[in-house]
Formats: sequence, structure tokens, C-alpha cells
Amino acid sequence: MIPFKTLSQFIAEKQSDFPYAKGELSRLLRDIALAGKLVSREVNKAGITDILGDANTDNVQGEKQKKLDLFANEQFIQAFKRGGDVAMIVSEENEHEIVLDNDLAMDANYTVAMDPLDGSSNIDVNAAVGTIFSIYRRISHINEKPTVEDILQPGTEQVAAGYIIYGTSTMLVYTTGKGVNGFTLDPSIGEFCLSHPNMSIPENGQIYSVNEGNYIYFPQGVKDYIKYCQMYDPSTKRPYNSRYAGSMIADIHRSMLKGGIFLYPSSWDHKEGKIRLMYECNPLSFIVEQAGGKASTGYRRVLDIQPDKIHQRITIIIGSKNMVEKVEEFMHKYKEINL
Ligand code: AHM
Ligand code: MG
Repeated sequence: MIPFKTLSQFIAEKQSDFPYAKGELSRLLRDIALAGKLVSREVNKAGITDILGDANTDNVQGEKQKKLDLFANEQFIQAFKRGGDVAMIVSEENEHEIVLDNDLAMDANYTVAMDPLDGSSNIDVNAAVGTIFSIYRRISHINEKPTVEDILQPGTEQVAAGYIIYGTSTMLVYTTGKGVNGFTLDPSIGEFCLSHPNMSIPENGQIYSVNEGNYIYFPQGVKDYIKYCQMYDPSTKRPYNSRYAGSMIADIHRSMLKGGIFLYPSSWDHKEGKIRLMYECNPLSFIVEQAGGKASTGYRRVLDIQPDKIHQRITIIIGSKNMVEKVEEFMHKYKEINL
């Protein structure tokens, strides 16, 4: 039985892991949890309130924005503004980085990259969606105006990262680089409570997640791996099962608990990959690595990539360590295609 502990109690306890900590990161994590609760409340009422459907706007990537995308974006931005610990935000929903220059943010130490509502295409059909966030320490001095370099840091520099999954229950999973812990929202008391301490992803799994509609456009190494997954071999428990939610949070959360792999390779309309480095790949790679898994482009570790733009996309293969290494083995048989 897991002893009862709220997220706030857990964060307060863990603050002593960082001797230099002054409580700002703890406050920031609590601000994220609060915004997550507001989004969760709205997601749970979707269908009976006017929050489903398109907002009739496009984001910078030309994707249709949903009303809930914009609602979630606003909740997190407001939480960071009110909290005063964030100097700059990068969001999937905003073309440019947002510099917070209100009085409260004058001595803010952190920058945040986020996807406020990942898996938007699932909103209208009542399937799981999520929030993903990545926290960096700014490089510039606190009384200087932050620049984009404060956020364009490789994933190895993340101070903390996490996701909130709005599924059958709402869960917040995060890491500060000392393991991964998961908290389930108890709606009756309005608190995230520790439900999944020290999460570790199985080294092997029998589930692969990929949009197979794009199969003919995948690199040959990925095609070979998919055929390997489908081949009968009882010694390695193949054929594997295929599950694809259309929301990588849902697919990766499943892998975290049961083992598995998620792939988004290059395809015909996303030659460089579809998933965004700063606010999807990096935070999820940090979490998965902290849980004992692996995240790679097929040729290099995701967390080592130096980002050059805030909405940069990459190819990603992430999940159970041995499964990711198997894909790398297949991919290394072919030359990397540099786009
Ligand atoms: P989004 O941030 O616009 O929702 O896009 C990211 C999502 C991932 O969560 C999901 O795995 C993928 O896009 C689905 O894309 P596709 O429909 O091309 O398979
Ligand atoms: Mg997304």
C-alpha cells in the first residue's frame, strides 16, 4: 500500500534533494499542477459545455487549433505569469517565445517549453489527451532581458520535465532528474496524490505504436523493424501487438507502465519527423530515460540534440530500452538520410 501523500507534500519533501534550492522550482511545479487541474476540470465537462471543436484559427505550424488547445494554453501561461518563477515560455500554440516581463518575473530563474494539449485530434472523440512541459534554468542573468538562447538548450540541460494525462483519470508524472513519480488526481479532494512512486519502464515490451498509414514512406530500417514486430517467434513473444492512440502521451504512458515503443519516423508529409523537439521529444525523453528507457532518432540520443529553433521537429523512437536498441540496429544497416 502506497502511503498517502499529496503532490505538494512530496515536492516539499524532495526540495532537500537540491541543497541550493530556494523553493522556486517547487512553486513552479505546484503552479503547473494547478493549471493542470483547471484543464482537467474543463476536459471532464467537454460535451456539455461549449469547449469542443475548432477555434477556427491555425497555429504557426498550420494546424487547426481546438478551443481546448487555446483554453489550456491560456491556463498555463496565466499560471506562469501569476507564479513569477518563469522568464520565458515557448508553447506549441504561440509562434514566438513569450517573454514574461511583469514585475513578478524580474528575478525569475526558469524558462518553460510546453505543449498545453497534446493529441488534440482526440479531444472531440473523448480519448486521452495530455499536457507536456520542460523546464530549463535560464542562461542570462536575472536582471537582463531573456533571449531565445535561454530556452534553446539541449534536453540534457532540463531541470525538470513532466506530463499530465487526461485519461480515465488525470495523472501528473514528473522528474527532476532523480527518478520518475506519478500522481493521480483525486477529484473528491482536488489533490494529486502519489500513486506511482519510482516508475520504471520495463526493458522489453510487446506493444509497438506507430502510424502505420505512413508505412510506405518510412525509412527502410523502420519498415524492417515493423516486419520484425509482426513476425512469429515465441522465444521473443512475437508477433507484438500494435496500439496507436494518436496522442503520444497516451502511447508513452502505456509504455511506461507495460513496456513498449513509440515511433514517429520521417514520412511523406513530415520529412524531418512530426514531433516537436522542445516541448514533446525532450521532456518525454528525459522522463523515459529517468525511468530506465531510451529515446533516439535512430542514430543519436534525443537529449543530446542542440535545438536551433523553437518549433523544431525531429524523428523519435522512444520507450523500452531493448526495443529502441533493436530499431537502432535495423536503422544502422542503412545510411542516415540527411534532409
Ligand atoms: P499535436 O501536438 O498537434 O497534437 O501533434 C502531436 C501528436 C502526437 O501526440 C501523436 O502521436 C501524433 O501527433 C499523431 O500524429 P498522426 O496523426 O500524424 O499519426
Ligand atoms: Mg503536441
